[in-house]
Amino acid sequence: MKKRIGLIVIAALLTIGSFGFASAQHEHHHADSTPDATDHDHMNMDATPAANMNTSTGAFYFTVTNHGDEADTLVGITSDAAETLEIHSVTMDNGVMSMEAQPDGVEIPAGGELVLEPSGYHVMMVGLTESLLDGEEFTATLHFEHAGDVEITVPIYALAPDDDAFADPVMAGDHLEIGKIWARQAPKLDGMSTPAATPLATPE
Ligand SMILES: [Cu+2]
Repeated sequence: MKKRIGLIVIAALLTIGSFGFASAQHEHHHADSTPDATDHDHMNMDATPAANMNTSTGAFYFTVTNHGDEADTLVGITSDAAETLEIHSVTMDNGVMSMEAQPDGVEIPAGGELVLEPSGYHVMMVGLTESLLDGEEFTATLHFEHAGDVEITVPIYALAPDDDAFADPVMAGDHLEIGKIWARQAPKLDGMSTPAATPLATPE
């Protein structure tokens, strides 16, 4: 993982207090407000068969704008930053948010836009291979049915960045524009009992 800034150790120290279980997970896993409980208690496990009690998870987001006159489909994502990456949708049922994997991908209509954002579509990272730390970044490859593959750089933030903080959009093929790329910071957990074991141990 490349360092985006040189003061990452200091940044990690300053943000260590936020590395609880709660910050590692999606807000939408909460069915209610229980800051001291792990979000796993509230996860819809049926919707995320790959996730389990001993697996760390993260999420990242971006938008895809289709400037072409043909629909395309985001069919998958790969990255060394996690063992499994899934496209998830979020649905609301009786006041409870749950996530659902989209194994067939998600369409971007001609002239339309696909928005991945907190509490909406997102890329679920299951089994982080290293902690996602504010100020660092990782790479991922998006696979589109027609536009093919495109590698993106995903900067990691503790909080959703302002619109003017995003890098310039990346093109996939001639018509797809990918922008507003970012990941939430999340610690790699080796087990439920070691939430703070890895955030400071980031060689490279
Ligand atoms: Cu998810």
